[in-house]
Order: sequence, then structure tokens, then C-alpha cells
Amino acid sequence: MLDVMIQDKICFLEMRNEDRLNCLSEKLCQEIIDGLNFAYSSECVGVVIAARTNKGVWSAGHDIKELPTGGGDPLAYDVPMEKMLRKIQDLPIPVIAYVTGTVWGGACDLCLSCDMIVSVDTATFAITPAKLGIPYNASGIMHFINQLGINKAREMFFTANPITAQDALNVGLLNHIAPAEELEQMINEKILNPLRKNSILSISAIKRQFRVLSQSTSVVSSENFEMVNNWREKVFRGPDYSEGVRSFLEKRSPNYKGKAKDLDVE
Ligand code: YXS
Repeated sequence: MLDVMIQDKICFLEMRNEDRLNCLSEKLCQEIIDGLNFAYSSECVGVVIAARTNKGVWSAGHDIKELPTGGGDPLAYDVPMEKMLRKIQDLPIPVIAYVTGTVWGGACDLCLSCDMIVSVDTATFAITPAKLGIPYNASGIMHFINQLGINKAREMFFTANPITAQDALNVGLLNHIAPAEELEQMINEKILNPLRKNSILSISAIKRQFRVLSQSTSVVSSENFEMVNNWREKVFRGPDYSEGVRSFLEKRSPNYKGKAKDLDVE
């Protein structure tokens, strides 16, 4: 499911689950974690996460067929996709997303968890929990607020509509975009060759600082923490989550029954 290659101190991880639109299945997430660990233990100075696309899709996000039913939290701290996202953020060397197609759901969070994103100019990016009746999690929402600005983040979550690569570049989601035929040369010139030349000791210390400092503002009170959990639990235990997953798999429009006031606490 994942091809791993090291070339001149950069480790290239290429998702090869294209028959399943590179869905972030438990197996693929674990292979990405293993690939990241291999890159670091091989003393690489950077990792590129790429994908073999199918139907123009870079990754269709979490494998919907693996989402828990019966009241389980689809985005709990210990699910493989969340472990993979944290591994990308915690890896002490730069991780770059190399996007060559459309990006959906948790794959969008995968890109935001990377240190940089370079993308083909025809790519799109969508975060889709609202389309599936899923409650996103706090760390994921913080990724979007911190990196997109709160209004664009809200638009992406509330509409579940894809945004274009140009739009994503304008709001700072992407570092660079280029036509397909120029993308490989661009990432080498603008990112990989400087990584190969600069001090990885300095870069690693700076990435570790970014990780610590980016979490410094997101401490919430214990009461607010419990309130957020209460909202999320009401969603993933509510009627819409199971209807959202079922409707997708049955290829029909969802018929949501949930109400905003269902989240109110008297
Ligand atoms: O009918 P078959 O068996 O061939 O399967 C179809 C789709 O059901 C399947 N497929 C998926 N299976 C599991 N998980 C997925 N995420 C997924 N996406 C697709 O692949 C086969 C071909 O899909 P099809 O016919 O729809 O292809 P298409 O070219 O018409 O459309 C491609 C997409 C990607 C636009 C479309 O498949 C799509 O909208 N997929 C869902 C994208 C999405 O919403 N992903 C979010 C997953 S949930 C997640 O990541 C987070 C938990 S959250 O929701 O919070 O963001």
C-alpha cells in the first residue's frame, strides 16, 4: 500500500492504495507511521508524502467502511489515522505533502499536519465531516483555524465543498502550486535541495519548537474540555452519523434528522 524510497537524504513515501482511492485505512495509516519512523532512523533530512492517483483522487480520506458504528468515536485519540497525524507532526524532521490530485476529509488533515504542502494547480481540498454527519475533533479543528484563518476554516467545515488549489494558496494552506509538468522540479528547487544543504540539527530544533509553541495557545478549561466532549459524543452517538455513513455506502443522499438544539444543555 506504500512505496518507500530514499534518494539523496530525502525519504519518499508514495501511497499505492489507488484502487481504493488511497483511503486512509488502518493498514495504510500504520504503513505511513512505519515509513516515517524508517525515514528518521535512516537519518533522512526530510520526508515527502506522495500518492499514485486514480480517478484524479490523491486520497479520499478516512476509509468510510472502517468508521466505527454502534456509538464509537470515529476520531478518537487512539484511532490509527489520528496516530498517523500526530506522528507527522512529532517527527523531528520536515514532512512535505506532495499533492497531485483531489484531497478529501482526513487526507486534508494529513496535509495540514505536514510542515509544508506543494500541490498541482488542479488539486482541490475538502474537509467533509458535515457531509457524513461526523463530529470532527478539537485537534483537527485547531489545525484548520491555525493554518487557514477562522472564516475559511468555517466555510470548509460547514459547506464540505472542495476549495481550489489557487484558493488554498491564497489563504496560506499551500506553500506552492505548479502545473503538473513543473511540480517535481519546483519541489526540488524550492524545498528539497535547501533541506539537503541546510543544518538538519537547526531545522530539527526549530520544528520541535514549532510543535510545542503551536500547542501553547490551545489549552482550554476542564469545563470547556468536557463541554466539547459532550457535543462530540451527542453527534457520534446521534442519528446523523450512522445515517451519513450508511447513505454514502448506499450511494444515496442522506436524510439527516439531527437538530442544533439537540446539543443544548439546560
Ligand atoms: O462503489 P465502490 O465499492 O466501487 O466504492 C466506491 C466508493 O464507495 C469508494 N470510496 C470510499 N470508500 C471508503 N472510504 C472512502 N473515503 C471512499 N471514497 C470513495 O471508492 C469507490 C469509487 O468511489 P466513487 O464511485 O464515489 O468515485 P468518484 O470518482 O465518483 O468520486 C470520488 C470521490 C472521492 C469524489 C468520492 O468517492 C467521494 O466523495 N468519496 C468520499 C470523500 C470523503 O468525504 N471522504 C471523507 C471520509 S471520512 C473522513 O475522512 C473523516 C472522518 S471526516 O469525515 O471527518 O473528514
